[in-house]
Amino acid sequence: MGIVSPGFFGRRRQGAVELPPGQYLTRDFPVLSAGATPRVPLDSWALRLTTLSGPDLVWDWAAFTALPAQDITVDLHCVTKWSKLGTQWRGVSLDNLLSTVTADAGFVVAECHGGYTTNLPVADLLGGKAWVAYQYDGQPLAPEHGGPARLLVPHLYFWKSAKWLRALRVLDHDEPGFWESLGYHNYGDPWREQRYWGD
Ligand SMILES: Nc1nc2c(c(=O)[nH]1)N[C@H]1C(S)=C(S)[C@@H](COP(=O)(O)O)O[C@H]1N2
Ligand SMILES: [Mo]
Repeated sequence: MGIVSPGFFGRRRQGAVELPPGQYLTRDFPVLSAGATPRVPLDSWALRLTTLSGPDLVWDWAAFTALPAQDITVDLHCVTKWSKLGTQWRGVSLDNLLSTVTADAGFVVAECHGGYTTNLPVADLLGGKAWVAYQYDGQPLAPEHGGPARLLVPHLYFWKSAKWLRALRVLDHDEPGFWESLGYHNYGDPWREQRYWGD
């Protein structure tokens, strides 16, 4: 489900692909930002992981990009109803970044330059389902799409994929983020069409 079949882009028929309910296909890459695009120089960039116990882990750009990276091809589903299939990224698996954190730790709040936040269960970040991506289409991730690095959690609506990521805060309780506090669904599964609270 949601996987691009080879040759799909040569076809015009939408019926060849299964989309989550209420979504339409787009080929361009819309930019959706709740504010101005922060410009974060690589020499001051860092990713901080705050756990329930123990000291924070901090990766600067050199340390982060020295971690094992994966090439990922995934479909994106935005709550505003566009879906983009077969997008190509390079990034570090959250399994790697959260290796000291277990799923029973509960929740993570992703914090961004500019103040945006979003909340996710730890279980949704483990098991090969989430990355911190720093390349798109073989190029450094453009600032408007969240560069230097963004969260990529493609099995949830794209608002969960926090751009300009600067910290992951592990919590033992759930804490709604920016859109979740404004009425978007707390979990955001596109296949169950969880767009808003109550869906
Ligand atoms: N920091 C931050 N991350 C964010 C957002 C934002 O406004 N700020 N918008 C979210 C929303 S609603 C979507 S659909 C995607 C859009 O990513 P794109 O602009 O690369 O398409 O980023 C998500 N991550
Ligand atoms: Mo979105």
